Amino acid sequence: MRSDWQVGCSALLLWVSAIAWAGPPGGAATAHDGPWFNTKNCKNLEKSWATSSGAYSRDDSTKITCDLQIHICGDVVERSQDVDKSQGCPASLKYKSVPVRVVCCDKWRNGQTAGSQCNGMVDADCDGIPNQDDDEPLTPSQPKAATPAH
Ligand SMILES: [Ca+2]
Repeated sequence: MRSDWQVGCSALLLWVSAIAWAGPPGGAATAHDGPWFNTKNCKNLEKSWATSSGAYSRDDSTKITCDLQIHICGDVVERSQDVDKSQGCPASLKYKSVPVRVVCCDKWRNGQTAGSQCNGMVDADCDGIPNQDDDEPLTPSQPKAATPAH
């Protein structure tokens, strides 16, 4: 079930807007994860959270702009995509698809400094897939190093 509501503005119909404080399991750091998900010896910890929305465009009534915002340590990682109205927003752009992760904000900030090998604002899980193109921006999709053979 989806609860719908209309904004008074005729140009825009906003039908999904939510805040996720809890999400699917999968919050543990993995071997090929962003360094900010390693919380060992970190004092500045925060949980990530996400919002999502979709809006009809005044210019093209057949399209919806789907927007996902992931809030990490005061920053916002944003993904958006225009889709056909009949399809609705894909699951990958809904807040429920984004796991809540515990983030070391000091390491998150360090990633944005010059010389860092991975900037979370560009690639939040450091899997080499930029956030805009990553359907799972907080879950590494590809290992950075080859897995040893058995
Ligand atoms: Ca990525």
